[in-house]
Amino acid sequence: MSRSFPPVSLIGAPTDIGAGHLGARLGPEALRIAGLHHALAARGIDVVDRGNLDGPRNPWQPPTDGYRHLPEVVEWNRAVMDAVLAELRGGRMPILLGGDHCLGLGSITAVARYCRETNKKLRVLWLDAHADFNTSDVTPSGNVHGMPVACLCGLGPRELTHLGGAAPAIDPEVIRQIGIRSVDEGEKRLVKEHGLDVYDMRYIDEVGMKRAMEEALDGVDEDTHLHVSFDVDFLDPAIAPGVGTTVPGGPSYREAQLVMEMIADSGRMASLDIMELNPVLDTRNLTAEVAVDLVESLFGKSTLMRD
Ligand code: B3U
Ligand code: MN
Ligand code: MN
Repeated sequence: MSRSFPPVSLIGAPTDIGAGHLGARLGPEALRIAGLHHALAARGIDVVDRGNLDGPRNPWQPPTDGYRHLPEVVEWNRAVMDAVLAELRGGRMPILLGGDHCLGLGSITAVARYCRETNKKLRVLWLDAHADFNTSDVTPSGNVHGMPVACLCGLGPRELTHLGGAAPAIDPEVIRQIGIRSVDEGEKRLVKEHGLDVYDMRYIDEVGMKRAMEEALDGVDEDTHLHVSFDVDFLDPAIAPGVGTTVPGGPSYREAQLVMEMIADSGRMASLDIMELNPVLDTRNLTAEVAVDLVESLFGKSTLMRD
């Protein structure tokens, strides 16, 4: 292993404020118990655990004007944005331990700001069963974890779209969505209208994961900041039962490993979210262990030395 990685900071965001099930608030602890810190340190990486962010408790209310818990979602995302930006400015790679995926908004808003400050090109790999491109008009649930990509692209309430100042935080052109297999009816229309680059399971079945990933990583070069937003429900439920919204027909363990190894080979990953892990729904912390295993591959652990 000759590849070197920047120092890493783990940031826990223990909340399920944007989710439809309670329990993702325990995700950071489950990842720690599965040995994330040690797994990275054992690869020679300088890892610091910053502990958990603070934020409002989950009031578990029905939606108001199409959103559940919007003020609390805003507060949590602000905390995440500030923490992620501070790590990036300090020359460290933030790994956000979710927490539900509404926090991808704060994380990627910070990354986009940092890319503007440092003149880097941004590429976002969104690994997920869902497109997370709902708005208050089309959401079936009001859960904001189904909306962060839309918010990043400027669709949503001002408090979220303008989290980092100007909107949109990112151009849809920088996003590649991988593993998608559950998109709501109105959401489909929005995804098409905004030209999102979606590598759905149908496409992956047809061309194979290798080619899908080659295409998703095409154009990533030394000037690119590659952000990986890993919703654990990306994985097939057979290997990852510990998430609130399992969708059958996801990537197998082998396919997921290939995704992570190809990202590692690009050498450009500079920030990471590990989201939606729900230990309450898990079997003996198995899903957290699979996630840690995959993160090791993201950091260059492969069966044989190839470099
Ligand atoms: N699209 C659905 C379900 C969903 C989205 N993201 C997750 N679930 N994790 C919704 O409620 O927006
Ligand atoms: Mn998601
Ligand atoms: Mn999902």
